[in-house]
Amino acid sequence: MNALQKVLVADDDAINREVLAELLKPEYTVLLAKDGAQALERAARHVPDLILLDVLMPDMDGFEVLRRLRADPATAQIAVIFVSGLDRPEDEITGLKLGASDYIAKPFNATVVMARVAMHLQMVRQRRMLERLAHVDGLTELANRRRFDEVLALEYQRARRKGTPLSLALIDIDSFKQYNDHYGHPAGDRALRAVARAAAGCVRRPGDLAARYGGEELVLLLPDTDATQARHVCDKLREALSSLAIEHAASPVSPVLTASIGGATLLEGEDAATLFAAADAHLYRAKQAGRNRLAW
Ligand code: GH3
Ligand code: MG
Ligand code: MG
Ligand code: MG
Repeated sequence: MNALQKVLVADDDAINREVLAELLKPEYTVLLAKDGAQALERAARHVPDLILLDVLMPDMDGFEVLRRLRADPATAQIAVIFVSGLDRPEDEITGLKLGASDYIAKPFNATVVMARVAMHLQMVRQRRMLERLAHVDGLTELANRRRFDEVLALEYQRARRKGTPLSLALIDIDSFKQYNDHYGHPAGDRALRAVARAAAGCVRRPGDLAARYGGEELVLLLPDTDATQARHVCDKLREALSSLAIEHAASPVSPVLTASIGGATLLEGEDAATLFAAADAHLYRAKQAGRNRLAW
């Protein structure tokens, strides 16, 4: 059973807030705000699934609240339905153009409000499911390559802007073809999932990303992490793999499953593709040097 979806009701009129809250409470977690500033604060703090937003409020009108929500990446995606006494078509158009999902005129019909809220929350769930399908690898549950490419582009820009280090490590399981040949493809899938979990367990900072780049290749993206720190993360991953101790009787390298890792840290004047190519070249070197090692 899913946790209840969260709905924020922002209205300067106490009676309106109460009526809407009573209506929604049996089905949703309800949060309240009595003015625009409080709406923004609650939205940022709780990130509700939907906001029912009044337009006319004394401090900041609902249109302005929505503009500010959209301007902040943390709240930009929240669905908003205006519930307003302003019932001219131009008001409704203004609200929809700002990115509201819907516009309900006061006085409202309770059943209609509930039906529209349910419909928009359903769309929110569907959008999240699509985002998940687009960004998460089905086998390992790590970020997929599409997501990795997006995040690499963003983190590259950020590193350049802030002058912070950015490290990247490519992980390729050793002799994985032999593993599949020896133990079968389903066992190969299980081993790959275990390695993916180990990789995810080694990245701890909020901006870190572990992704499946393709096949049996994973990648770690480590923002704000210099080469020394990043090598430490890779060493931890190698230790984690060795503690997993997944038997690999067919491996020419080791009796248990191992991986080779190639890493690189962004250099002055390099672009993101060059950083990736450097890590890939180092991975190749790790393989050539006998596998089961880190090359940086
Ligand atoms: P190396 O040590 O040089 O990396 O050898 P390797 O056998 O790992 O390299 P190669 O690239 O020749 O083979 C990769 C293997 O990984 C072949 C492919 O069947 C297997 N593989 C890729 N994706 C999956 C997957 O999703 N599940 C399973 N079970 N195997 C996969
Ligand atoms: Mg009002
Ligand atoms: Mg490979
Ligand atoms: Mg391999």
